[in-house]
Amino acid sequence: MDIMAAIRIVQTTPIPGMKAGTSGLRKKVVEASQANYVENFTQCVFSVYSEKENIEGCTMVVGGDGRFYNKQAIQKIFKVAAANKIGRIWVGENGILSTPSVSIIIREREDGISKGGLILTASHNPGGPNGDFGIKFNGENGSSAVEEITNKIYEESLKIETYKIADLPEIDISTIGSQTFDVEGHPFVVEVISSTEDYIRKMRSIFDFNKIKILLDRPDFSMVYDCMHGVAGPYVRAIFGDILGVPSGNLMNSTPLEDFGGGHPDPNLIYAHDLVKVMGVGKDHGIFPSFGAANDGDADRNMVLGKQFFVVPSDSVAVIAANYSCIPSFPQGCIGAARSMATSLALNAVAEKLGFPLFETPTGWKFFGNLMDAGKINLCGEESFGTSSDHCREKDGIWAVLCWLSILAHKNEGRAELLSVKDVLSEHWRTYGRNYYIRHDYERCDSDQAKAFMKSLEEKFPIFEGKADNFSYHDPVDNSTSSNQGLRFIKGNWRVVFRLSGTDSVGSTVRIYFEKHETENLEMETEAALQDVSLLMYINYLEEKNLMSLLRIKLIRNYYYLALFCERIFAIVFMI
Ligand code: VG1
Ligand code: CO
Repeated sequence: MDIMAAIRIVQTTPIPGMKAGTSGLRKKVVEASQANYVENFTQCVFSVYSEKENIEGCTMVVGGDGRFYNKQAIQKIFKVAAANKIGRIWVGENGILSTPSVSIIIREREDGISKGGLILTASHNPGGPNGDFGIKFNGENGSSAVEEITNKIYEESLKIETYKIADLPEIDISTIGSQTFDVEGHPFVVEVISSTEDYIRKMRSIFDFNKIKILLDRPDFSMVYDCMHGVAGPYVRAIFGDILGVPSGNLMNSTPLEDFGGGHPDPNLIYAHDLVKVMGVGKDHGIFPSFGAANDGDADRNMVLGKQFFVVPSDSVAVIAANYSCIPSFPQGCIGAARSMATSLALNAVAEKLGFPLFETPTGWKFFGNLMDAGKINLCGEESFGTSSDHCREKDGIWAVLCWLSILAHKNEGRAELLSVKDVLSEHWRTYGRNYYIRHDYERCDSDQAKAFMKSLEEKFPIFEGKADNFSYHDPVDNSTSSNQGLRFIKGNWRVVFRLSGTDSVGSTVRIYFEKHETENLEMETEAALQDVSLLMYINYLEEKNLMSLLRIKLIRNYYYLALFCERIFAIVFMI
């Protein structure tokens, strides 16, 4: 007989700050683990969603990147879901589901019967008891909820007085199978599903694994994958280990850990140091693998490396666009693409030459969903190591790596000498020009100071001798407008963008993106190529007092090449 559970109405009070950022709600574990936090938020999600859809008896997906506090949060979500008459929850084994796999499950499992899902991740932010926790709601199309919904959830969170909870026991989610409960006459099913099955099926339908295997089996080709102790591990072991035959020793850090092994699960040159070392980036000689890849905590980001070579993410999406027809499920190539405003214009060059439409959106994947649903694009990317197609409504780290391998496999078919990742980029730059690109992050700044800095920059627009504006996006599908999305300074062949991060759990991060398009000097060092652009901006526009104190004390890191470069800039600024 099914276990019976009663519903209780629990008195609560609003908890401030439940406003979704660029991608969901992210908070320190200490804050998110306070009494009523997860229950309040989950109740607000269901209350808002049920105004739009009848969710009684429906199926929802729950899973996350395996970080600390996910297990406790999942049990709380079950209780609130059952009391709100959700009929069934699909939860990944041990709560493990990557962000793109949740999107695929929502869209496709049992013909897309699910009404949405909750993803428990703070993505690339560190985990553990002192790290971050995150929770994000995705709707029926598998995409992160748009601002209209997240704003309503926030409003609801400011006035919530009660939530509903079912008195369920602790539910075992370590074994695949279903458990049914009788919640005051309503059946409530928790079905533990394979974390990887739906995702692997989807990847098989998109890529030609046999062709990739021919590349991987070449004696002159080898690859290394760094899962950074995030959720990618089980997917990577199944696809790259079991199916494609990559030796297990080459699949690094592939066990998901609650604190990501103490690391920062962000696949970039700073944090994916194990992989960067193995690949010989920055080294003059030695023997290194031909291909390296890494994903972030929730496996939606990707970093691609060649032997001693780093692929800038903005270039990566441009290369994929230019070679899209190498991938079996896109025989028509790119029908339309989108990039976030801060992402370099490398993708524009491809769109112009190949003649497909290009959309420029604010930062954050949720802005791509409408364009994909309307069939306007089948590829999109962000400079922050995010790339994906319309196969789901999230960025997809493993998909991007498989794209790269498909392109290399195609280009190397029948070739005696291996065409390397670097060769692919050099060829691309010769055809489309090169967008030198770098991003500086100033983390943990005081929020008021950071806002004042942005305001002071905006006041400089009239004296800037190029074109400057505050980016505003009009969504051509739902006609909504999102304004104040970043400051752009464009002059000739260069562009500098400033924006405040929307993924901080405390304080503010100022991001500065520098870019310069070159058609002739294609093989320069990035810092050297961008030096004049960066210096110009720093010297002419950033000398405000509040900014300087912000920059001097807080620097920090740029996730590409930076420390050295910044020191040089600071030396100059101090001299002035
Ligand atoms: C950052 C990136 C943005 C990305 C977002 C979520 O946002 O810049 O491009 O979509 O993280 O990625 P922000 O607002 O901090 O710049 V993930 O992998 O953290 O979900
Ligand atoms: Co992520």
